[in-house]
Amino acid sequence: MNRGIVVKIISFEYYVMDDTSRQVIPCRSRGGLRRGGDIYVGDKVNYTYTKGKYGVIDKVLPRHNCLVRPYVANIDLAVIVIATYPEPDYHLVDKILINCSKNDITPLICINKCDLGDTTEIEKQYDYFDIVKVSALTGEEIEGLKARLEGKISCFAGQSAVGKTSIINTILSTSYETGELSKIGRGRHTTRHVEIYSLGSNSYCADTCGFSLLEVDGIEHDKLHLYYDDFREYESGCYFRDCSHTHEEICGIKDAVGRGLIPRPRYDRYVELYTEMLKKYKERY
Ligand SMILES: Nc1nc2c(ncn2[C@@H]2O[C@H](COP(=O)(O)OP(=O)(O)OP(=O)(O)O)[C@@H](O)[C@H]2O)c(=O)[nH]1
Ligand SMILES: [Mg+2]
Ligand SMILES: [Zn+2]
Repeated sequence: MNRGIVVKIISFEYYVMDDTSRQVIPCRSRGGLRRGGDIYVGDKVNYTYTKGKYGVIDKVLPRHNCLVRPYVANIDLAVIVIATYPEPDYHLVDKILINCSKNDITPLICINKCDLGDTTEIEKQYDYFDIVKVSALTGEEIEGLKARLEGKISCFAGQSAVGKTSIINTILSTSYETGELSKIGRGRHTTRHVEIYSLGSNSYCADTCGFSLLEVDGIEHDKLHLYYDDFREYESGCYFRDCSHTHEEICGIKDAVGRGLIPRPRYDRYVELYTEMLKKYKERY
């Protein structure tokens, strides 16, 4: 019995990178597993293998999460890329953070294109979160980013042209110097053919999070605040247990905003999103 991770799927062929040998073994699924539907990129699997033949996936180990469109399982970390240019879409970043919280994915704010100038405005928005400032162009702090990806399955997320692919390319060539890197493919917006890159030492990354981190789905307006990790520690200051942190008099969140502990623009965007969701809710009922 061998253990590995599914790094690429092409129709009914599953490419499994072995945990120990780091070789990629083409596999088929055992009959009991429904063909095509039940195995995703990122799945950790038990498989058997005889030299010269296809491996056989016997079992998919329990997933800790699973993104859709395309399917990618077991994402530990989302690298949320922002840059000074194109102009940051903070609403999008907020939505990705909500989905990270919902799916038990650790967010990492990655400010790229630091070579272009000052990034303090971006940093101020998300000072609660782990932030890494890099430049794919100059290679600045790419090592620091790599260290944070170590041993994890990550996906890159963020608006177009912030430099997700550029960062991955830079990581791949810097890794190459240490000689432990293998390039195995690129995440694509297609369910037929999804891949993750191996970055060596049990680190993997997908070029994209697909659509599933970008839209807020299946959350009611009154639960929205539960997915703001940076608000949580101040909620004890709210008078009402189900405080919406919008119009209430005594509110720990509003108080924290007043004291500069929660960035005001981030809070204002929360209220905006809450109001939007409440409006949709009222239209429905
Ligand atoms: N100055 C500067 N430009 C960069 C840097 N990283 C990427 N770029 C440029 O930004 C542009 C977009 O980079 P991509 O890597 O294609 O961006 P992306 O996030 O993958 O975009 P999508 O695939 O459309 O989502 C390219 O012209 C890159 O050369 C950087 O660190 N500094
Ligand atoms: Mg790209
Ligand atoms: Zn409150």
